[in-house]
Amino acid sequence: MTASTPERTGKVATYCYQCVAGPDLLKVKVEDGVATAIEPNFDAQGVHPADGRVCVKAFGLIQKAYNPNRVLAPMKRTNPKKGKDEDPGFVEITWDEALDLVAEKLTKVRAEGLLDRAGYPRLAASFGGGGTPTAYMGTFPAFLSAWGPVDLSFGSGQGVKCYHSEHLYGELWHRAFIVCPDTPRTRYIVSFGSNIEASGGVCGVWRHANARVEQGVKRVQIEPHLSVTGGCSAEWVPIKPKTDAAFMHAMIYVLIHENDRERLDVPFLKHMTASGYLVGPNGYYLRDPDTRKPLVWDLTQGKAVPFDTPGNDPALDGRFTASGIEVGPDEAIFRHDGVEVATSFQMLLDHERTFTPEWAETICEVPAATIRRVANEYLDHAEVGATIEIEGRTLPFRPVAVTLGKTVNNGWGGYDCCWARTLLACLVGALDVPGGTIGTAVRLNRPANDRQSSAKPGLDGFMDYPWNPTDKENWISRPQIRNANRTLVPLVANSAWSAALGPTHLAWMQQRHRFENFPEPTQPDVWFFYRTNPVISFWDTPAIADVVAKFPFVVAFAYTHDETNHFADVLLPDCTDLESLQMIRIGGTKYVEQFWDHQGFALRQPAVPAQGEARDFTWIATELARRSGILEKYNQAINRGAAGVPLKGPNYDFTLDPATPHSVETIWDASCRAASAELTEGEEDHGLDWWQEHGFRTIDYPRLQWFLYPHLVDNNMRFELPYQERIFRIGQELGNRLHESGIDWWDRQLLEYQPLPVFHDFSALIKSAVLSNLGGREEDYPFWLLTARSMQYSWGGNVSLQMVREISQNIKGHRGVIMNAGRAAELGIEDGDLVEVRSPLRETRGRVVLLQGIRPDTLLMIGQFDHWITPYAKGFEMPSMNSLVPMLMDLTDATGSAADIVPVSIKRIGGAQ
Ligand SMILES: Nc1nc2c(c(=O)[nH]1)N[C@H]1C(S)=C(S)[C@@H](COP(=O)(O)OP(=O)(O)OC[C@H]3O[C@@H](n4cnc5c(=O)[nH]c(N)nc54)[C@H](O)[C@@H]3O)O[C@H]1N2
Ligand SMILES: Nc1nc2c(c(=O)[nH]1)N[C@H]1C(S)=C(S)[C@@H](COP(=O)(O)OP(=O)(O)OC[C@H]3O[C@@H](n4cnc5c(=O)[nH]c(N)nc54)[C@H](O)[C@@H]3O)O[C@H]1N2
Ligand code: SF4
Ligand SMILES: [Mo]
Repeated sequence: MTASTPERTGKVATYCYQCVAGPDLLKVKVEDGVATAIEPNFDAQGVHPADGRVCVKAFGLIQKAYNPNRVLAPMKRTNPKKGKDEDPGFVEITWDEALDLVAEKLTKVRAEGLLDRAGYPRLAASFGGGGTPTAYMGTFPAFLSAWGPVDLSFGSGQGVKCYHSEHLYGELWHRAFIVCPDTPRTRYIVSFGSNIEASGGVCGVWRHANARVEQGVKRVQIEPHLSVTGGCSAEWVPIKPKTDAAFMHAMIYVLIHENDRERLDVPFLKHMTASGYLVGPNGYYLRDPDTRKPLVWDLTQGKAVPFDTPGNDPALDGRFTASGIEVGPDEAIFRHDGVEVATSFQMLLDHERTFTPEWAETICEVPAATIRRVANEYLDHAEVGATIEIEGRTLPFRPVAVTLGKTVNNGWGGYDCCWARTLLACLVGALDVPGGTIGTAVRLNRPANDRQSSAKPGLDGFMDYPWNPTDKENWISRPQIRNANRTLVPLVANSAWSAALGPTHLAWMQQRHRFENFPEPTQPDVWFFYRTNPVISFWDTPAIADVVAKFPFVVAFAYTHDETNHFADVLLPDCTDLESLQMIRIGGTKYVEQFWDHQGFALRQPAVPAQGEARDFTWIATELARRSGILEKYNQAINRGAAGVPLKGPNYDFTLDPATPHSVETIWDASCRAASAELTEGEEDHGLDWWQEHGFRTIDYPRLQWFLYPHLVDNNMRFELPYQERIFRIGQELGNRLHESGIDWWDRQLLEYQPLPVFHDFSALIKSAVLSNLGGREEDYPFWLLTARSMQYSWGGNVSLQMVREISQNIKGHRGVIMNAGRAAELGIEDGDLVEVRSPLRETRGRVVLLQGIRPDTLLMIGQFDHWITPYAKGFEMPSMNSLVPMLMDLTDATGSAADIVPVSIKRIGGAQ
């Protein structure tokens, strides 16, 4: 019996990482080689944040393995014509034929050069939902690393539709790719559309349930429709879509203009933020001419001094007369001799002066009294001045947090909301301290497995940040990949994640029309994709289908037939979750609610034999590397740790001979040994057998590491808030570069580079952008169409499972278009009626689900359905918003994202079934 062909009876420990809220640990019950049940892994009690439990989706894994509709042999297309209505004519071929077919293309690409005439990689690849495919694709990352430049430009919505602004600004301000309340300690959560009870996975549900029981946390859910999260919150506030920034500005107003300054965390503002930094007349910090250090107004000496002058007491409010220089864009220097300057905090006070709750009410349609009360409750719960001891260190204790859902923090308004959220934490000293709003992981900064050490001292007392260059000499004028991420978005940095976090819709858009004064939008010669279905998940899905249909050579790792692999040339069936081997890191702090007191590794292993001809991804990657002539580099990449575990450390070496191909078991056995050694400083070298029996192994992870605050204190760093001097300067420089190149189609995005976000009615802005681009009158589209998560579904990844469907049918909203019952009555629409929902782009149809818990001006379609190929799901008749949402430059924000929202109309076209 080898690891990849088990015929066992018993329980097999493995992990689930079907959604970003994982990974979680589980056991598979196996009888005579057949998986019969999924169970929690209670060996992880006290180790895993939900004590070894899994969510409902994990229970679908059995049906996933035995899904009768799987693609179970390699296939090639026989119909050269590609189109939605063209039968691809897939025929089964052998693995040898399939791999040779792909390798032949790859070899040709290598011979012609890795980059094409436009400078873009000839090989492109796309992976789906939030990076989770990495936990299933074995050593394929080592293949990509060995290959050289690969274009990860073409997205499926992960990134641009996701927690996008939060990923970028969060990493800038507090190394927070995503944020989370310190759930086990917090007492008050203001959630703007963070649907944590559906999207937070098993750890989210478990930790929030405990927080309600154990510390009586009050959660206020602010969102246009009553999600399951709203349903189990203390309060639901039905806000008008995309007006959250107004609500948050008003909260800031209440805190800074309606409450005594002493109720805020003044020492935190003075010493842990840039509130005291003086701002000159051009909007840049006033600096010491010699050291270029920003100046503060020292109240003890009554003069301007560099911010880090020992013992200084910076003024928070006020205007002063001082001298120094401002450093503007492209090294422009403004010299001042006795000029009026204001503290950054004073700039904030002035900026927020008009944002009263009464003003916000006119924008977001929430009563001023509610906004004021929520702001004051937030302040009341903040316990400014309180401390708590964590592992022997006394830290501030601020049990209040603000969280944002995906539609709030991407597209227009994303900057404002992320800024306001982070600032609301700063005002009461609740940023990255116990009880407060804390960051989880880093993806753009390095090293990726340690937030603390990724926060290195940079200029001006802030953390350093890996901006993409905007100076004349170094600006990347020719995009390196088709979504032009590093050219257009300085904030997207340059890590392995930066391509997927670029403006991925620009890659698709450019395939349809060329952007002025930009490189020729060539097609990739070869496109690989895995665990993603952009023809369902992205915006304007029929347009995506058209683009994919024209790609010259498409290789799909295929589970079932689906809407994207319908256009593929070759289908490669990979072993799924319960059939293959892989080791990943677990623990530490990670995605939404994964906060562990442990860290280590977990093994995924075959609980059942591979079905049909499906092959372990690691085997496929090795074969592709071998056949395309990059085996040696591939093995070296594995040795370096590209597949998850570096095989060599200070006191151990399990590296593989780079010259020969290795079996799947050999590769993961070496990974197991290296993981054991890494965790024990070389003491242990347990191999695959040990890990197959135990499933995971961890060591302690210090809880102090959950919080960035102590690390900043120890290293004399502070948070870069409230004033965004760097963003302002970088925006000016980027504008200079683009205009020098004759590019003016990014001008709207440039306007967002403001030191303090300039308020717009984003709801109105989005509507006018759609109407002005596509035509139509405002009064014809009186509804907002939104989307939301479902706990049962991981995107469209498990739509083909009957069990998942069955459970979801017991949850409101999974039958069609959610609409307000009162509004429906006015329009003569009844529950179950067939309706047409139309945006200026297109129309779709579905059945109406009437609820009280949604605003009268809002419609909502859960998840991403609308399948027309995926077996089983194609029979759901569930509409999706994706065919109705255009990809538009005018909807794209400065970070390159846009939001899942579109103005629509609704019309009854038939009665209930
Ligand atoms: N309407 C709407 N659209 C959305 C969103 C929304 O909320 N509403 N959310 C957006 C966001 S935030 C994201 S991150 C994206 C995510 O969207 P995607 O990245 O496209 O992810 P999935 O929908 O999970 O991709 C599913 C595909 O993976 C295949 N698959 C599943 N398991 C396996 C396997 O084991 N092997 C192989 N080879 N394939 C497998 C499935 O068959 C399916 O075709 O969606 C975006 N789109
Ligand atoms: N079970 C499960 N969990 C998942 C995923 C999954 O597919 N399934 N996907 C993961 C991924 S990739 C992501 S990006 C996250 C997304 O996680 P969330 O952002 O928490 O999830 P959604 O349900 O998509 O968020 C939609 C909520 O925002 C509200 N909303 C929409 N527009 C607005 C608005 O303008 N203002 C306000 N205040 N609220 C608004 C909707 O009413 C809805 O309740 O979930 C992750 N977790
Ligand atoms: S939350 Fe559920 S689907 Fe997501 S990784 Fe955990 S068990 Fe799997
Ligand atoms: Mo996402």
